[in-house]
Formats: sequence, C-alpha cells, structure tokens
Amino acid sequence: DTNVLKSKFRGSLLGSLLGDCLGSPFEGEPITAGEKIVIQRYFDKLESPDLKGPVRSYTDDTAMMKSIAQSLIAKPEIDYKHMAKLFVKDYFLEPHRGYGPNVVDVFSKLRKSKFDDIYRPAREQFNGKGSFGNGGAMRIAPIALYFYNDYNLMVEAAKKSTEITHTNSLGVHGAVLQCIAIHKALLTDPKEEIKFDQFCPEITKKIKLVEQEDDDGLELDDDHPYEDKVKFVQHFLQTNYHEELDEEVCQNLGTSILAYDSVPTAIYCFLRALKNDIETVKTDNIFRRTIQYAITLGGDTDTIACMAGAIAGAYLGEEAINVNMAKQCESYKEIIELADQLHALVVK
Ligand code: R7I
Ligand code: MG
Ligand code: MG
Ligand code: MG
Repeated sequence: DTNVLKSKFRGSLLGSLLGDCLGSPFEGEPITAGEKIVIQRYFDKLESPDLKGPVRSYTDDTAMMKSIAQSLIAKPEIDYKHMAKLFVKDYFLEPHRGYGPNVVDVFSKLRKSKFDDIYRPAREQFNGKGSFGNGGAMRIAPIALYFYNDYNLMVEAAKKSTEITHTNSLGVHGAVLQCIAIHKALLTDPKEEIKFDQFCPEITKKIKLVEQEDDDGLELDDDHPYEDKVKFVQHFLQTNYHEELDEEVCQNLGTSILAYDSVPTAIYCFLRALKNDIETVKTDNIFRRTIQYAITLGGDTDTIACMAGAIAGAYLGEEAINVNMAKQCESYKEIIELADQLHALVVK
C-alpha cells in the first residue's frame, strides 16, 4: 500500500528529526532519577497544543541526513561526490550545528582538495584508521527508505555514503546496522507486532554477513563486534525492566559518540519501548516512549534518540508522531517534503 509506505517514509525522517531536536538539550547529562522526571515533564509539555515556545533546533545529525536525502533526490542514480559537496556546503554555511570534533577536518580537506578523491580525507582520520564515530549511522535513514526495494544496493549505499567521512569498519558497520534496523521496521506492517526475539536474530544474521564479508584488521580483537552486541541487546530485552537495568545497559551497550557504543543502544531503546514496561517513561505513545527513553539513558542523547526515532517512525508511520511535538522542531515541514519526494521517486 503506497499510502502506508508514504506515511512510513515521513515517520522515519520525522523520527530522526524529533530525536535529534528533542534530545540535543540533554547531551552529556547525567541520568539521575531527578533528571528522568525533568525529561518526563518536558515531554508532557511538548504534547500540548498551545505551546508557543522557541522552535527546537536540529544539529549535525539532521543537517547531514537532509543532505543525503537532497542528494538522492537531485541525483537519483546516486552521486557520492555530489553528496560530499552537500555535506561540506552545509558545514561551512552553518558550522555551529554541533558536528563531531574530528569530522570537521574531513570537510576542510575535501574543500581544499576540490573533491578530487572524496574518500581520501576520511581514510586519513585517526592516523589512517578512519573514524568510528556514529556520524555515519545518525544520518542513514534516507538510504534505508530510498533503497528499500533492493537490500544489496541499500547495504552498498550505506557503506559508500558513510565512507565519505567514516572509513573505520566499526563506523561503517554501525551505519549498516542502523540502516538494516530501519529497513526491517519499514517492511513490517504497523498492525503486526514486532517481537524482539525475532527482530534481533534477524538483524544479527544480516550484520554478521556484512562483518564476515568485510573482515579485515578490525579495531577490536573480536571479528564480529556488532553481531555480538546485538546478541547483548536481545539478552537485555529478555530481562524484565527495573531501573537498575538502565545502568547495566549504559555500561554494556554504551551511550557514547562512538557507533559501537550507540547504534545497538538505539535499537534496544526501540525494542524496549515496544515492550511497554519502562516505569520511568509514562506515555501510551510508542514513538514518544522510544525517544523519551533513549534520552533518559543520557550520553549522546540527540544521536541515540535520532536513530531510535528513525526506526520507530519507519515502523509506526507518521500518525504515531504527535503533531504538536513535531511542530516544535526546526524544518519539520521541509523534512516531510523530503520524505514525500523520496517516496515519489521510489514508487515511480
Ligand atoms: O562521528 P562524528 O560525525 O560525530 C557524530 C557525533 C554525534 O553525536 C553528533 O550529534 C555530534 O555530536 O557528533 O564525528 P567524528 O569526529 O568522526 O567522531 C566523533 C568522535 O569519536 C571523535 O571526535 C573521537 O572522539 C571519537 N572517535 C575516535 N576516537 C579514537 N579513535 C572516532 N573514531 C575514533 C578513533 O578511531
Ligand atoms: Mg548532533
Ligand atoms: Mg578480522
Ligand atoms: Mg550526538
């Protein structure tokens, strides 16, 4: 059904935007019980129709996600040099969007070298090892949507778009895992229940294949770090919710700016929200529960909420997202427009 798909496209890009905009004020905050109550009130307020407050700004997560969508729309045959140019153009227009500390060197080098080899600057990061920050994963939603009909092309595009800034296999595979999770959510009928004990093994199998294919000198001794990490996600979901569990999740899955410490966590947030047993997050709305929960874990809140939101939105569709909440976010209309343009391209 093309209308359901259209709603899911909007849901995924809006989910990404809302997680970023609503999560960014809490970046790096400690996760005390008091902070969780503050976050609960903040979300209660965001649902009220007569909210006049300032528009919530997006950060680098959305700036780069928009560039990927815009590039796919302008160059349907996919042109990574064009994509790289949009990343760089946006960065120099608005450098204060909270970009990662090291990725900005890639932008400068790309500009200086006139994009002669768009992958060289990223390869030179971290003494030639490449970055494994979560910057590839945070912006991946448009790739999952645009290539939803061709899984292999999707995985390839997830890698190639990420490698413009992140070439370390941990950075690349984190983006692929996030893309696979969005894709799986997108293809699931929102009326059909997602069961974590099916979802996890399925994405585990898929990311394991990608990790095996690309096996090279990985950063860790472990050859299949994401495969193992998703197994950990499933383990935590098998445990009933209690507040101390959050601390274990933060320690074992992570909440940092690194892909390895945040992508599996975002997937966990989505699947935990579906279980509807989180005592510290009081709402009947699954979308809200997903991003609010992600934020209560602290750390890289904009990005983890953005990634969790993109998965939840891809599953539930636009209808699941509170309009008053969406209206608080910078560029939400533009994001809907981008989702519709991507949708028009894929149904053509
Ligand atoms: O990954 P990246 O684009 O940053 C995205 C994050 C998101 O949370 C955004 O919301 C924004 O806040 O930033 O940017 P990078 O600069 O490539 O990576 C981010 C950070 O990860 C780096 O500044 C490093 O601290 C760390 N990092 C590494 N540290 C050691 N060795 C990434 N790769 C390495 C590495 O190889
Ligand atoms: Mg950010
Ligand atoms: Mg190896
Ligand atoms: Mg972040």
